Amino acid sequence: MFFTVLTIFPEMFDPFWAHGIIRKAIEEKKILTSTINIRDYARDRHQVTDDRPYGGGSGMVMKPEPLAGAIRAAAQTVPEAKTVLLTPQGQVFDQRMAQELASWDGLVLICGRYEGVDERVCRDLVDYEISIGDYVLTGGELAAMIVIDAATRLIPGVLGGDQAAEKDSFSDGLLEHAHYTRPRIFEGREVPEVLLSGHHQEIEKWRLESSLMRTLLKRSDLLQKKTLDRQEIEILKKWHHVIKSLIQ
Ligand code: 6GU
Repeated sequence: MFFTVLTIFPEMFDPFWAHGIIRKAIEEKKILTSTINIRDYARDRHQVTDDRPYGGGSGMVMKPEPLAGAIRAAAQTVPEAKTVLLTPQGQVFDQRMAQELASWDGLVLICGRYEGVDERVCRDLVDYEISIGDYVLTGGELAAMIVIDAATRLIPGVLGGDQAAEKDSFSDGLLEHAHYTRPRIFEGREVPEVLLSGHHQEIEKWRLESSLMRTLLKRSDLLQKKTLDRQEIEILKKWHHVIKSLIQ
């Protein structure tokens, strides 16, 4: 996967490329990354990338020419890449989108700044618009990092065998189960006995219960959307039974 980021702040990405799983993915050539400074494609002497909006009003707009120049330069390196504009007006990013993007060959991520991007660039040179949630950032850079991070960890071979992405929260419509590590007793609180038992089937059952319980308590909206299997229904029925006996 080839990620090209178009931004007026390329330095923001230096620490991002340099740490953790992203760094390892680059070193192992699972992903290729490059940042293009949109300012380099501004023609005027002061390399201006924004201008006042036609029709008046507050805020500035990203000028079309530098952005178009940067997008075309990116397309020359990876012609099959899709272009994505990070904007609060885009489709809201989720795990399903991350999975989709992880299967693509190349992605050009355009980080908007100021009040917005000239509409002609959005219309003619952008394939998709992505938002990371219903709130407004000062620019698309943090959103681009989030999209790259979430997609990269789903590329085969990026995560080690012991950190498999299949068990992620959301990948099966449930939040992940609770986790514990040593010490066995921390500030008087013990690790659930079953996790020490070595009984794999019982541990898996406990983890499914933990997943279901956490999803019900923290994100019942996810349970509403999910198709439950037989085992999950049995667990919920058991709780239903317990709760009924409590209130009768
Ligand atoms: Cl992608 N960009 C900006 N500027 N704000 C956002 C966003 C993106 N997603 C949510 N808010």
